[in-house]
Amino acid sequence: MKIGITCYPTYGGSGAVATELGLELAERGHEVHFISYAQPFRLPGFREGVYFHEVEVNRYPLFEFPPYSLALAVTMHSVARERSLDLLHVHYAIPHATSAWVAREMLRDEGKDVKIITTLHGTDITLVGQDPSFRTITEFSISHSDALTAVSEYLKEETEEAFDCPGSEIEVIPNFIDPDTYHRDEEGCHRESLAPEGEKLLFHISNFRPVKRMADVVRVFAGVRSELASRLILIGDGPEREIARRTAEELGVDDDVVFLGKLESVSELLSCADLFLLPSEEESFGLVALEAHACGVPVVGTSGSGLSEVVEDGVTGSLHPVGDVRAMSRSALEYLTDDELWERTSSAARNRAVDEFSAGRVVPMYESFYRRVVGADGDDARG
Ligand code: GMT
Repeated sequence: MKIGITCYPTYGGSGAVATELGLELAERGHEVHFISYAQPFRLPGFREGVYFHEVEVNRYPLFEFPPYSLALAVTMHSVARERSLDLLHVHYAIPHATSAWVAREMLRDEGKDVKIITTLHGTDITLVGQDPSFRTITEFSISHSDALTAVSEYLKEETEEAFDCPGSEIEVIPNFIDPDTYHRDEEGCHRESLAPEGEKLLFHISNFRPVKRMADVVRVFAGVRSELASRLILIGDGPEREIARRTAEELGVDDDVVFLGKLESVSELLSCADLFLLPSEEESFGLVALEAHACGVPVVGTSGSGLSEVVEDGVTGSLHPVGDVRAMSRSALEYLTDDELWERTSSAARNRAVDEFSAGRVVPMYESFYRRVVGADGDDARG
């Protein structure tokens, strides 16, 4: 098939999933066209069957807010027409599903068609999409997609509750990892420099937005640090960096909190992690927890959202109510002081990641979904 993929190209789970999916699809013989304002961060130089189309946004002085959504629709329309795309698969509804709808309307005017699949990732539904400034256009755009997928049952339910999309059946297709890229390899993981005194290493990786509760990340760590020599490794960056830094200072653990900033690849470093902390307000899925699991890292995080579909509570990690910092510190200490428990949890985490969420299992779900949306003969005729 010929597939257009649109995602946010910057650091973030939805862009990572969209890019890995495109690369996997190309490996399986599909032609993949990424359409975005910049090259997705996980897209390498050249791959056979993979093309990148940059959306150019005119910075005319009249535009205080350059209309990216329109420029994206124009590029989607021209790529779909020139490359005879079978479908546009957009990741994160806002504004991608809307731009895709505009592009499809333009094509229909010319007697052509392209199918739109929208994958819902998280705050496009749970937060941003419900803001009064976006709510009606989100509902319109998702209900006018030809098909919808959500990355978890939790997100599917949230969507059905928050939006009125009659006739739009949402298919749950979970996020995935490549088990060969994400695996435990302690040789190359720089443990000596991260833990020079043999400390235990707790990791957190995110875009430091309020939903990640950065202060709780540091508080959970401080609870551990008061009883065990340990360090907190923070990867990523965002609006709550300062809150994390200040909390660490206030709790007197700042010497043991290491800010590594944004990194393109985290697979090697994750092999050093003894534990991963994800105390988010909510996660529609928690891709980073899955990446940690694939590297044999137990996760301590929050219950009540999609993270429960990734972390098997009591088996591959431990989940607690949002804000229950004490309980999370206690669980963390249990894993870090009981070698037998850690070993058992680590191998259960790896097994769960490989058995349930490997690319080899999940990517074919997308392929068969595509075939259903495009129609079986669409696949044979143009594939
Ligand atoms: O939804 C967002 O705010 C951003 C998005 C992203 O691009 O990272 O995160 C969501 O999508 C990821 C990939 O499907 C999920 O793993 C994250 O759980 C989800 N974030 C939230 O639900 C807060």
